Amino acid sequence: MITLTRTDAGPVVSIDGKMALLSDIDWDTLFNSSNLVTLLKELAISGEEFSLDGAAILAPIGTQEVWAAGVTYYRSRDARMEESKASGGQDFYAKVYSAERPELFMKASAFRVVGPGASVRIRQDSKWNVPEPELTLAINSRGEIIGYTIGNDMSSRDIEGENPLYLPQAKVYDGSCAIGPCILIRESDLSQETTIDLTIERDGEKVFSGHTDLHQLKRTPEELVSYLYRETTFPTGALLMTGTGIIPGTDFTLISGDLVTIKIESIGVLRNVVA
Ligand code: DO4
Ligand code: MG
Repeated sequence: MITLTRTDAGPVVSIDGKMALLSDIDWDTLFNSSNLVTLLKELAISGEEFSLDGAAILAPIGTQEVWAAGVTYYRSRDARMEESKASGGQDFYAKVYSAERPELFMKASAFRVVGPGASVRIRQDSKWNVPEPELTLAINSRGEIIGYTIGNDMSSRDIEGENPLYLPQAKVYDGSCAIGPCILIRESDLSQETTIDLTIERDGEKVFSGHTDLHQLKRTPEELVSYLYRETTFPTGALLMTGTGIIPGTDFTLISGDLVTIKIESIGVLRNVVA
């Protein structure tokens, strides 16, 4: 297993538990290197041995844009139809779930992304907010999936439900996007059995937990990437959230202080507190 972690000291490669600091190469260059697996194996040998103890772990992003896919799980289709019933928007969600073209939207510029342990936020003009735990693809400038990470697509359900055209305001604001803790470098495709778990704790008590797996994801990562890169260039690559299959019930909203923990098997854990 090869992972790449971005720290305040520089990129850190881990191969089967052995870690090396890659102080001579910047994140975007690594992200877009050809033969990345071979390069990382060589760098792991020549790099300075490193321990993550005491290092600050940053979001695994350089100058890439973060995009997101929506309504890629049946659970998401259902939840959107429910939240947009009053506005008559439900048909859009039913249609996009089965349409050939997926829903894709720009989620965050790199400066708006927070990393593991940092605070995510809920909008002050919204009363109904949830985290969305999503497998996130790391894609180089050539449209190749180089690895996988965890994303939290924080969302304001009341704003989105009021009118589908309010989607950018429901999705894009300061502290609305968390990514991390590392990139699991792709050596083979992720198994369909890969599990995604979300836990929300309030004052030390679990107030929500949910589970899904990649069998439930309706579209393949390659299909989503091929639409994202159609007619659009990403000079330093991109990150693409693949949609959520876990959505708390209509009676649940996040509040300040909640601890959001997302676990994706073989990648790790992304934990953030709501500011
Ligand atoms: O169309 C609304 C957004 C859907 C979304 O973010 C998701 O399904 O994850
Ligand atoms: Mg989402």
